[in-house]
This record gives sequence, structure tokens and C-alpha cells, in this order.
Amino acid sequence: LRQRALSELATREGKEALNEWRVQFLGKKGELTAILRGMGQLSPEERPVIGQFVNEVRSQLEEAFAEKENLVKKEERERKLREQAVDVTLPGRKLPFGHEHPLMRTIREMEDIFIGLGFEIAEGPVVELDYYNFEALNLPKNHPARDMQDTFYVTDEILLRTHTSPVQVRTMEKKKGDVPLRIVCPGRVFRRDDDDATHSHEFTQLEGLVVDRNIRMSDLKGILLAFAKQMFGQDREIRLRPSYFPFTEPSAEVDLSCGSCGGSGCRVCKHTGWIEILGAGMVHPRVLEMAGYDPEIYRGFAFGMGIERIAMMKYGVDDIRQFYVNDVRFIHQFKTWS
Ligand code: FA5
Repeated sequence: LRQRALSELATREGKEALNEWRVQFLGKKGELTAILRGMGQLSPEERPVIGQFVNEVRSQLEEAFAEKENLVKKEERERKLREQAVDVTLPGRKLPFGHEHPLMRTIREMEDIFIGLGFEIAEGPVVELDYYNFEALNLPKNHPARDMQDTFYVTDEILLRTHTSPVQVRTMEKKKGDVPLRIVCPGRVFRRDDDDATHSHEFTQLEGLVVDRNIRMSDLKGILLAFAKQMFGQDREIRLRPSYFPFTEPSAEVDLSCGSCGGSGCRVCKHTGWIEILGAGMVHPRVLEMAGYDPEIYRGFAFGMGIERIAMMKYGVDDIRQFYVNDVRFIHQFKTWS
């Protein structure tokens, strides 16, 4: 029996086969137990001899079993390790990284320049009250200049802001007459304009406002020139043309000299050598007064530029809609890494 058991044990592979072997030879109903049970038929002299012999065989088999069991377990472990092994030499899978949208990048560049010029960043709501968007900017109901900005109304008193100028008023109210006040505010605005290559019904503006004693038009020009040169290059110039906004007096439209043709005339600037980039002016005394600043003591200048138009000029984009259709072939050209 011992011979048979041991040689069979050697042929068993795997946990289950091993277990079957244990049941067959060492189990309660196994062959060794059967021999022990049959001992009753032996003579009293034979019993201890045979009994001892059977126990010896049992412990030999148990030992052999434990050894084999260890071996099987070890093999199993090694097999698992082999199966789960990671090949560290395999090349990694490339994860597609995102990056800034060209508009966000332009906003950040503009903010950086104005922060360098001593401005702080301000924000205001996109869904705005008629009061801040129009009335507090010297545009009472029925004022003809309201037609300049075709408005998306939510209710009679609530609208989608048509420009970032309401943030001027909100900031002045918050500052409660404190000076100096120097802020820029980038943000989304909405107008019922028909979309074309240079107009979008949703676009972004960057508003600027400075309030202090002794602020003059030349301060406005100086700041805008410094901005234009940092944003577009030292060779660029600006020019102010008289204009009209109800919330500034005097008002100006500001042109940037054309970089593509160097001023000699091309398609980008429609052969004029200049491109309009923003509206600006000295803050109207009534606007200062309504927001809590005494116009006898304080003066301010303000400007509002279309960020898409700035981005189009800086990066040579010929259609404003490119910023909104989210074609990745366009957007990926603005990756700052490779
Ligand atoms: C204004 O919105 C004034 N709030 C600007 C201002 C601020 C004047 C502070 C004085 C003091 P205007 O409507 O001109 O002005 O718009 C300013 C700029 O926004 C334009 O020069 C242009 O660059 C951009 N813009 C206007 N309409 C659109 C449009 N539909 N799509 C894209 N850009 C536009």
C-alpha cells in the first residue's frame, strides 16, 4: 500500500488531484483507516505490531503529502506571478492631454499685461440687470443709443449683458468711493448680431477702468499704447478717433496700426493701415456720480475691447466663428507644447 500510495502521489498534479489522493489513502474512509478497522480480527500479539506499522506508514504518507502539497502551492504561486507579470519594457500608451483654448490663452496674455501695468482682475455676472447694463451707464430707457446693442432680454429688467461695462458700475459701488481704482474685467457678452467673419452673437470683451484724482485722456492713451506694444510688438502704434458712448465723454474709438502690411495697406486692414480694436473714453460724470464717486473730485477713463478681434489679429485667424465651432484641428494649433 505504501509503495502504491507514494508512486501515485508522485503522479498527482494540482490541488484537486492532491486532495483526492488524501481522501483515498489518509481519509476516514481511506485505505489506511480500513486496515486499522480490520485490526479487530487480528490476534492480541499481532495487533500492536501491525498497529505501529500502520501508524508509521501513516506518518510517512502524511509527510510525503505535506511535501507534495508545498511543492504544488509553490508551483501555483509561481504560475500566478508569471501570468501577472508586467512587461516594463513595453512602450506606454499616449494619453491625449488637453490645453488652453486660444481665447483663454489670449485672455490670460491680456490679463498678464494689465497686471504688469498695475491693474487688478474683476468679475461680474453674465445675466445682468437692465440697471447695470444700461441705466447706471447713462443709458435710460428709451435712450436711442440702446439700439447700438441689440439685447437678449430674459425679462423686462433682466438681460444677457451686451458689454462688460456694467462691471465698471458694480466695482465702483463695491469700492465705495475708494481710490485708486484700476481694474480689468474679461468676460462673455451677448448681442443679437448676425454672425459673420467678424461678428458673433456671443463674444468676449475686456473692460478696463481707472478712477483717481487727476486722471486725463493722456493716461488712457498711454496705457492703451503700452498694452498694444506688449501684445502685438514694439513697432505697433495706436490712433484715437472721436466717437460716442453715452457713458464716456469724450469718447474715442481706438485703432491699431496694421502688422501685416506695416501700414501700406492690405486686405486685413482694408487698405487703411489701421484696424479698430476698442471703444474708450473718460468716464461720464453722471456715471461716476451714480456709482458713488464725486465727479468734482474724481475722474476716470474706461475702455472695452473685443477679445476675439485681438486674438484674430495676434494669431492671424480670419473668421471669428473658429473660436466657437471647436474644431480640434484649429484648436490644436494653439498648443504651447508638443
Ligand atoms: C462697447 O461695447 C463699449 N462698452 C466699450 C466701451 C467701454 C466704451 C468703456 C467706452 C468705455 P462696442 O459696441 O464698440 O463698445 O464694442 C467694443 C468692441 O467689442 C468692438 O470694438 C469689437 O472689437 C467688439 N465687438 C462688438 N460687437 C461684436 C460682435 N458682434 N462680435 C465680436 N466682437 C464684437
